[in-house]
Amino acid sequence: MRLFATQTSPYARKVRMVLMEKGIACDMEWVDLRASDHPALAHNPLGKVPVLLRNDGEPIYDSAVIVQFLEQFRPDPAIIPHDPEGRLRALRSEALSGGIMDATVAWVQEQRRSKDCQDQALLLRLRGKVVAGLTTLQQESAGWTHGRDLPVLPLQQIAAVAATAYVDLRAPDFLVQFPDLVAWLHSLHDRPSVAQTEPQ
Ligand SMILES: N[C@@H](CCC(=O)N[C@@H](CS)C(=O)NCC(=O)O)C(=O)O
Repeated sequence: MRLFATQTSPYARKVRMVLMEKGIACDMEWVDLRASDHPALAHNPLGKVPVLLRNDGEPIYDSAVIVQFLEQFRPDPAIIPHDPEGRLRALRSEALSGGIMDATVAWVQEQRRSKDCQDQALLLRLRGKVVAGLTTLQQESAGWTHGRDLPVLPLQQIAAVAATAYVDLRAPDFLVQFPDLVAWLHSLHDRPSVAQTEPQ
């Protein structure tokens, strides 16, 4: 299997962490998304990463679908609960972290435009989404068994690491009001799947 990714993509980081937590070997192909003919385009018409290329040549995207595939491919150790209610909560939490990533990515893109072209109302709206998402994520995280004490990090914690660390990388000010979430993230720092997927 081959994963097309960038070093900083939080969506790709989620998938890389799942691969590591499950012990699945996978070749990495780092992509320069600015190139007009980057290799992920051949496998995902949307040109986004991550894309997972299965051994039979079938491409899989987006990150949430890749996670589902990996859970089927290597069911043990499981990162998603088997009971329907637990599964629903895990997938909802993954979607919440995904939404935090989406809003942060959009905020970064708007922020990179020249000052006089920036849409201040949009920036505020996106910031509001990130903060609202982090508020719920911090509340959810209070009920988690700490990942430090678990042999395998569950999906909701993997997704939360990727989302929170991405906000920390691109918009650290947004995290000031979430000390518990930041402390939780830092306490997982030594876990191999966290340490080895940190943006370079
Ligand atoms: N919903 C997608 C989002 C993937 C995504 O937006 N990836 C970004 C990198 S962080 C990307 O490839 N952007 C390039 C583009 O949109 O052309 C997923 O979960 O995989």
